[in-house]
Amino acid sequence: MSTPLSIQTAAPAGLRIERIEARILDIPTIRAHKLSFGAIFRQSPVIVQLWLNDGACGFGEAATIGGPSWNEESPESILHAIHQYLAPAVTGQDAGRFEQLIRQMDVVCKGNRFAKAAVEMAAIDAVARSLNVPAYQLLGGKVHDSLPLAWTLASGDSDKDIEEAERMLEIRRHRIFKLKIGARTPQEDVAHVSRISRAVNGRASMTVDINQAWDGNTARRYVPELIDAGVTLFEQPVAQWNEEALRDLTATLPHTALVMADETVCSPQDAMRLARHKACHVFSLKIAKHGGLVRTRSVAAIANAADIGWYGGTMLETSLGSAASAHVFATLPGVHHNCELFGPQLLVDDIVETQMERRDYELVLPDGPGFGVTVVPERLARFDRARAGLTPVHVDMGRASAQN
Ligand code: MUC
Ligand code: MG
Repeated sequence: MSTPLSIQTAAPAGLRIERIEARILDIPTIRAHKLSFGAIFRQSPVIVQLWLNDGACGFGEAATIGGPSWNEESPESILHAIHQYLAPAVTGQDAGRFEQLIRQMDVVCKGNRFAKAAVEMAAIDAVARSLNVPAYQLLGGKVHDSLPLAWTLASGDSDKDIEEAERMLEIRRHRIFKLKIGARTPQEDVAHVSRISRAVNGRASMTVDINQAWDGNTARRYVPELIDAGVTLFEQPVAQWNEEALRDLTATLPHTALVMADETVCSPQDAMRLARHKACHVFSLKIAKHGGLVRTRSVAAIANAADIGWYGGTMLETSLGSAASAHVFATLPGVHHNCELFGPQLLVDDIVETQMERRDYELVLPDGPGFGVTVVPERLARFDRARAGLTPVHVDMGRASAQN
């Protein structure tokens, strides 16, 4: 039986990890992005660069939203975990043994899934580039060439959201809209969603993401009104821990609407518990919260076996993390409910040479080596927090007009 000790002392072979660097970028958003817990005006992804002994170089990304407001990890904690613990644990190891890298990181660091995901992503990119194959070939091969692409309406203003939705429909970019609610009263949210739904008038499907803002009673009371308003998918209406309320809602919803777990489904064990308790209809999959691409596939396998659908979620990554997500989502069978890899379009600028193609409401999977996107070093330098000397401002708790 292998032990953590035997993993750490295993003779490195194949493609060895020579060096890892990580940095925080600060990239402004094109507008305020308002969630139930506050508004963000910039994203601060952690970018990992990883070199192999054959000279190949791969990139990884972990983005979170609003510092440690979305979950426990923040850009600063991710950077610290990588520098202090994860990079030393995997440097010198065989980069192609992804499962073993995960175990090595698990030995030195409990939790910290976002940080581990960024390192694993960079290793997969580097190995795929070294072998000159697209990353999806190392992950089981692709099932999809493109995925329907959702856009999140979250300006906080119904008129602006309607204008934005009209523009997206006109340019055939998006016809699936996710509305961020939960910051205002439920009555105000129902009015906001109803107005947008009336405006798009059957031309788009509508999801709401409540980001844990409601208790079970509020969800029971207002979800039916939102169904009447045209919402078909309800993402994380209750607190991350409140699985009972999630399960009750799932059991009582009419067949026209589905409940999607997001913050509640992180580890494969979470997925198993939710599946066993029939606590949701859909899992939102995200590389960062699952701890990497390999674990994302584990969670998706549980979804598949339990007749739970999957949705390609985002943590508003740049084109790098979004392409990595597209690669893993493209390998997943089972019932999918679209993807929302629109992070690059929410940011004022990107870190790659050419963004992924978007065509006829879909995101097209890039086919080049690695994740199929090329990171531009000068762009990393431009947004590098350490170079710009910026302070970590993450989330504005309702003072949206004071910034930007
Ligand atoms: C979340 O909770 O899903 C995804 C899209 C968006 O607008 O926010 C994120 C986070
Ligand atoms: Mg969500």
